[in-house]
Amino acid sequence: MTAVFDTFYADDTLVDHLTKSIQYSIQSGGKRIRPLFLLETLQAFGIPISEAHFKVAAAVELIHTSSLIHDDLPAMDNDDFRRGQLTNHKVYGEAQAILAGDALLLDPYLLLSSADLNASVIVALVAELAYASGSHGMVAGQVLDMDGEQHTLTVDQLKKIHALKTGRMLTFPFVAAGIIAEQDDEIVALLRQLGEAVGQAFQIRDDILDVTATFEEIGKTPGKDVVADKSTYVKLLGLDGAKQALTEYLDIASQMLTEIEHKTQLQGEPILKQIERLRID
Ligand code: GRG
Repeated sequence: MTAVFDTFYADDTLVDHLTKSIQYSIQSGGKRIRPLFLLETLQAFGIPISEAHFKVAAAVELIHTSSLIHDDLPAMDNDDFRRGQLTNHKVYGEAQAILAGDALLLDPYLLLSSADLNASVIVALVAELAYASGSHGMVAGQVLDMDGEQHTLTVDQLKKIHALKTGRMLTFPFVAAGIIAEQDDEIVALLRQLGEAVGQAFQIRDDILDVTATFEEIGKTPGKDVVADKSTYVKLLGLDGAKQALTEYLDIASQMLTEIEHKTQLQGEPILKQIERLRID
């Protein structure tokens, strides 16, 4: 996937300081879990990975990176560190960081349109990615998340925020793999449910780590949710309750995977391993 980024941003007609600020964030050691879920799900369906699939994987990672750059801005979470290094705006300035985020939000569609896949598959992937990231997904979740900072939320309200803010972008890899693997609607719907459970688990895990992990472990300032008195599973249910909720969502994800295995040729062991790695005792 790194090769896709390097080729895409290698064009010497591009604006040098824009691509530098973009490269700074995309090559900063993110876990790449969204691309990983996509590529592993494709392989689990028996599909050999090609450059086109790396482009789809890169597309979701670029939008994810865009959201992190914008999330760290002073007008949002106002963070100085991300992935163990200074945030984009701390290095390149606020205006440049906004523009790097803007580019990373749009470049994926240029990448996707150049992927060697059937046109109908590309159209479906474009629709899914826009659905996951825009006013039907992550951006809406971020707005609700910010609104919620002034109030104590219910668990149901939190679930909705997690589903939009974090869940949609983690659902994309599974749904996209189903689309590329030409699975029928029933299986794509099951893949969507699998992604939704992973998304809920992922955000609960992130919130648990905010109170239990060190800067070195999470690459960003811990304890920010507590300082902001933000509604999280940890605040609403306590640490043990949050861990219990994490376990429940990971169990649901694992059951969904088994159901998909029973209904298709999918061999889900590597995906299950990734899911299991999200557990916290
Ligand atoms: C510009 C598309 C766009 C959106 C703007 C700021 C914003 C709206 C949304 C923020 C969404 C956000 C930060 C959600 C949190 C999701 C989350 C848990 C991120 C951490 O993901 P990891 O752990 O990060 O995969 P790494 O660093 O490993 O890539």
